[in-house]
Amino acid sequence: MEDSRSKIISRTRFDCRSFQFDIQGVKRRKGQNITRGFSLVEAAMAIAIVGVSFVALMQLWAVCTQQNRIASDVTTAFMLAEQIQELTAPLPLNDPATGFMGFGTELAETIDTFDDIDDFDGQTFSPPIDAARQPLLELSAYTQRVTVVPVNGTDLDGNLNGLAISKSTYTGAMRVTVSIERDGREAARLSWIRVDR
Ligand SMILES: [Ca+2]
Ligand SMILES: [Ca+2]
Repeated sequence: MEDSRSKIISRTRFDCRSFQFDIQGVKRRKGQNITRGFSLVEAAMAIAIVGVSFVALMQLWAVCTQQNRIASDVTTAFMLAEQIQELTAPLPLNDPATGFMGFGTELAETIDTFDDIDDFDGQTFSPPIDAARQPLLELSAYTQRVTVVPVNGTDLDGNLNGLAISKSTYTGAMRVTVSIERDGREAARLSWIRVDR
């Protein structure tokens, strides 16, 4: 039953003199003034503010998504570098059969039979491998690049360019470096020193 003291007023009004456009649907009591609607300028400003805020939020979302992807890539890249570190940890500096004959693989050796540290010098694994030497096909976007250089036991930070000490020189210590690339760009690099036991 309709309240005798009030009634619903719904109307659309365009006032040419004030350039005011409003849509109202308000319950008005007797003798109560009609609530003023939004002006065209106010509505336009509100739309503009919402639009700017939406664009800013989309930009923030894009930046956050990119940062999350980069962080995930770096985490995965270091995990892959650690797989090589774990794989080579039990290996000696010299080949068990031939001793030190210079850097690199010995005759007929493959990834399945690499048995000393410098066998990994110059090796590239794509798809990358895990610590059990198995390919990680689901991470085929990544590549492991391994370099091994001799270092002096008294200067473990030396020979950074790999040219200061000839690879034909046995020093009793080696630096292993693993560079992890994703889609051709380096995502992480990990180096460590191995000394003769
Ligand atoms: Ca070997
Ligand atoms: Ca070797």
